[in-house]
Amino acid sequence: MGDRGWIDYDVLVIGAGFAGLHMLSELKKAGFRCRAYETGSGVGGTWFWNRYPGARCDIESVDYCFLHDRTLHHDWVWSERFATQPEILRYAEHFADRAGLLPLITFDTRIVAADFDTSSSVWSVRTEHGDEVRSRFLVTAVGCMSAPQTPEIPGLSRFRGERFHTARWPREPVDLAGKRVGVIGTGSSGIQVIPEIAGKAAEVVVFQRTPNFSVPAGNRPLTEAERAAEPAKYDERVTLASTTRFGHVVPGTGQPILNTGHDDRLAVLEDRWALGGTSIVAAFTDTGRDLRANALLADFVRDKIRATVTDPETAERLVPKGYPIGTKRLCVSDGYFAAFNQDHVRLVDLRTEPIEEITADGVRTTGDTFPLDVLVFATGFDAFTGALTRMNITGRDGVSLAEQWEKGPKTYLGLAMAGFPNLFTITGPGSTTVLSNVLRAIEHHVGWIRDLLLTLRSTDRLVAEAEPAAQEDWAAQVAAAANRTLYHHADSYYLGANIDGKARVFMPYAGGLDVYRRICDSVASEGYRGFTLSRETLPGPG
Ligand code: NA7
Repeated sequence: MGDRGWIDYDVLVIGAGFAGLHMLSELKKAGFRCRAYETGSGVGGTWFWNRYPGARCDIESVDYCFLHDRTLHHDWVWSERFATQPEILRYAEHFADRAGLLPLITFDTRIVAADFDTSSSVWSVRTEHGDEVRSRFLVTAVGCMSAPQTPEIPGLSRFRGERFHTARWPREPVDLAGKRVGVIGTGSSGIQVIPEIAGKAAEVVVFQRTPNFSVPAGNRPLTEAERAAEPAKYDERVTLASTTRFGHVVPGTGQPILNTGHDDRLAVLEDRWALGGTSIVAAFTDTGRDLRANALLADFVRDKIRATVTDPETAERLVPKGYPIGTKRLCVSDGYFAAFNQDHVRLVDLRTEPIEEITADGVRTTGDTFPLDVLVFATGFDAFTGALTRMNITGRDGVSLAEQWEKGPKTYLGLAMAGFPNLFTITGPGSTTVLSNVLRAIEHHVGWIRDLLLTLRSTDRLVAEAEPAAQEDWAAQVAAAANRTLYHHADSYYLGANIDGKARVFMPYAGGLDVYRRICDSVASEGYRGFTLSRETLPGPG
């Protein structure tokens, strides 16, 4: 690969979560000189950091695992329908160990800057420890929910109690017994952690800004029969990975809810509710694109909340209103709404009673003061772009990625950016990311990037750069795909709405993984249409 002694690596990977591990494994197999840098002290990414009690995947474990390796799939046996964080972390560790990746990873090392040198077409990458490494290619595998955000609430630093963000939960056990715990945030993390905290703490105060739709997980151990049947399902799962919208099958009735009579509709929805998991949103064909259809589903879930929560006022404050179901990530939890039936769990509606300040001893809202020993921030992430823009990436002509994305991210296929040659992103904005099974997306992106690198190597070329026109066209396709859905009806992290000052642009590609894969395949088969592939280094500016 233009083998020059002064380049440390052909490919440098940032991150050792599932994306980074799989990328590294494929690069190793293909004989590239490669290394990954990882901020954490172990592999696993999201599943390394999000250790809060109750952390679990909201995709079924038999779907939330790799498929590119039949033996791996056959050897690993999941214990529960929805795997816990520790089990998924063990799976990531098993994957890394089995592929012999640990010697290729530098842990406890954050990348703080990456500059593209136009004259040599090499990335110069700096670590937090001051080391500098040079690599021909750079692949970011930094995750799309990995830059935690803690809101700047006045007085935060004065709080004398313990304070945790769910995505930075300590490795050692946190003793909550007998304590007064406040939780800010009721997204997926908050909804999972709150019942767990309620099971231990003396008092729990939940500070809710936006009520969320949540459905029961229906979690349970997988039966012996289910475990034994899994290897035989491998080939079908591989097919579904490329032929379905999510990368795995979410069975539905195939019928529009608007054409389904009241009793039949209720029977289907009751059935899905009892089954658990998010398949309720796929039960009918029109709830994701028609507001009237969506309202029927949303009202069903609202009634379930009212039926679960015994105090009618609390129930009403927990009922999501004003946005369609499924336009913010649908939460999955056993026991979230029921937790509010316990006397020691209290709900504070920040819409009517905003936080004024955090004091040394707790939280003061416009209506009350809440003495607290522990404050938990389940306040989410600067999703999709935060981990990338915080890294000081500077491309061609000295332009930083953060500047380039000030008005919202633009990418080519979510995989590359014009002005940033030889830089590839896994689950970047503009790819399907979490709008599909993210492991299926990762497997796709990794395979696609690997194939491009192999093509460059076999044709003696050193540089690949997305063309601005191709990027513009893709940005238009990403926007058009979102406009065919109801997503723009909610203030969500998909749109950057959870971060003050962030450009309001729909970031993931909502057209489905199957469609996305076909587009990426056609780009590759047409000689990487929309990319400039160069044999030599790029001309310098001027
Ligand atoms: P989310 O889903 O972004 O949830 C964050 C929650 O924190 C949400 O309820 C927010 O309310 C709330 N929030 C954020 N900032 C504030 C402030 N300043 N004050 C009060 N409340 C606030 O993050 P999660 O970690 O739960 O889940 C992320 C993904 O991980 C999830 O989708 C799964 O894919 C796994 P808001 O709704 O913005 O009003």
